[in-house]
Amino acid sequence: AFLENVVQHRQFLSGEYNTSFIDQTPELFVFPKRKDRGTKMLSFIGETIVNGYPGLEKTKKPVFDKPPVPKLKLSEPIPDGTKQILDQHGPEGLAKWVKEQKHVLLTDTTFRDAHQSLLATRVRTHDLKQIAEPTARLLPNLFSMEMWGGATFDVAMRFLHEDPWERLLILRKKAPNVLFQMLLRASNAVGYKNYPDNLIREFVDKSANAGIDVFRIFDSLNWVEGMKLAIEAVGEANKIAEATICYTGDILDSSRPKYDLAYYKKLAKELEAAGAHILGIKDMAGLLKPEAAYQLVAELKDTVTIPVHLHTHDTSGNGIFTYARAIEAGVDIVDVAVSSMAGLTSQPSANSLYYALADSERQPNVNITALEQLAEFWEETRKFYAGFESGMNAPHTEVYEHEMPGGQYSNLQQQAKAVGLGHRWNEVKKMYRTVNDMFGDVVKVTPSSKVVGDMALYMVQNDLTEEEVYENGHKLDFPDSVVEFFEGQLGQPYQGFPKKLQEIILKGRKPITNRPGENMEPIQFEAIKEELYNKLDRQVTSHDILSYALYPKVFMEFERFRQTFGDVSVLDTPTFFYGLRPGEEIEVEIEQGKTLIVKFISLSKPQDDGNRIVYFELNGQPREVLIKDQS
Ligand code: 3PY
Ligand code: ZN
Repeated sequence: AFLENVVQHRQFLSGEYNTSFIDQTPELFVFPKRKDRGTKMLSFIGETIVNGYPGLEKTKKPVFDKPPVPKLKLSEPIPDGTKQILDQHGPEGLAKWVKEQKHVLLTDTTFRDAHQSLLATRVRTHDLKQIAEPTARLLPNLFSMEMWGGATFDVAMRFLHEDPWERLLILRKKAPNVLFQMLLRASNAVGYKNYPDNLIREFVDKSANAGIDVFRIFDSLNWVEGMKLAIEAVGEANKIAEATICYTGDILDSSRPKYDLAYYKKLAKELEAAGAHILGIKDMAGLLKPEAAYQLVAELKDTVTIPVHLHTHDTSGNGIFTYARAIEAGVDIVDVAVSSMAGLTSQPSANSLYYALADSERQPNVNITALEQLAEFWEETRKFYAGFESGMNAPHTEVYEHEMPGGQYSNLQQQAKAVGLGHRWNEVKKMYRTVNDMFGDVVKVTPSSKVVGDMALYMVQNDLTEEEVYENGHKLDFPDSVVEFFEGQLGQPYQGFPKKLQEIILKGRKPITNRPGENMEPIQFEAIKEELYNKLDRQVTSHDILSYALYPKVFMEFERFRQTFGDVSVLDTPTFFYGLRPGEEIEVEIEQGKTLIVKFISLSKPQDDGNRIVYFELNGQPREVLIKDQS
């Protein structure tokens, strides 16, 4: 549907980029004739009415309650928070302040990881915008709001047809008091592969300017070499570099000694030496068990002088217990989500943690009534996204077996469905672990987790066993991401690649052992600007240039979409996903003070050419659009 575009295709998860791209793919640069904004909007709504939203089962539009936005005195100033401390005292001053706090500090992940992990990253700016200022007013004591980066960047353009930079700018205005935090995949930025050094520097610089304060930087193989450049760039921007260890395995399992306490302590030391202001522990799959959390945090607090910030996922159901033990051991900050967006593959619930620590001197300093109000908003809002729920509705201790990151679970499941493996999801999960072991027990987090996921899907789809890969691998065409991984394009795994499998997969190609960024030509930002200006026929911003440099195809598809359908981020979420019911009327504020009134009247039967006529009223005037029925 929509543009019948190719972005759903697997290989598009990693965009090719270079400046000759525009010449090689002219079809992406053919733009539709300009239409007025009303017509564009009707075309989009008409498409959704006729063909549904890609990836969602086409159903009658459900009836939703309006999510209750807490009533607040908007005339009062927004209370100061950690953002003001950073602005006045710089990153070192802020880190010092963190260490002085007796109570545990909280990062609220509701705007990023929570929905990345529960709803396939689909939460739209339209909804985030409603609740950003209430959150800032009600929770001014948060350490930070994680609200950008990770998968939100590409999903915004690819599936939500909205600009991630606009999201950041809009939310920053609404929440000026709490630190904004993003997840940065080191030299993979917000993508799935390595980018040239100058692109990483430019991306950090522009993200900092647009409003990001805390950069949680990790490398998907815990390869410190791959993180240094990003840490340095954040330091130069005078923002907070939270250099992060990804936790995998089990430090207390002596039968699996690869990732032991000594391994993590050494990493922590190296990250502190590389310029980290805060040490992050990213337990992306929720594998850190309570006693291990206690020992890990206690040891790391003794190893480094910077604050320690712990992130986990509640997949196993043990998240609060893990936090309680980490807090006992002196962790400074933990990641939580508002309760109705918490638990399962998301972060543990802020509301629950508040009560779990009742009468402890480390109980977080948050307003529980406020948290409950925010939970009511999210409980209703979440219903808009029901079609993206993973179907997991109870704790899964099997995560200790498959070790799949919370943020990957619902996405890989969507990917499996897309290639017709929805009914074999259990096999995919088991294969995921098999692939991990074949790869030599690797850290699994984006993008290394995607490589493991791609290989698992590939093996299940082709009914391949581990033995068959070793026996017949030389005849097999492995997924691109797997080949690139074994070439060293994502960096070097701890203790190296398994040699035999590497030879099978590379088929004579020579792997690299240096930093991939060193081998890449720098991005020519001026040349991109020039080309985009010529092709798009509009002013090109530095944000456009970065989006293009990171995701050329996704960005151009997004641009084409925007020229065809206009800015669809102004639509309410039920209309965005389900269109309108016959007789339903909505008001759409297309810019401040300018509103369109759209009423859907009726739909014709398909004509001989497969088109249907969708009858609307736009601001009271009859209008019709022609939509091809794809069914
Ligand atoms: C991401 O990189 O998007 C993640 O959330 C990894 O856990
Ligand atoms: Zn996470």
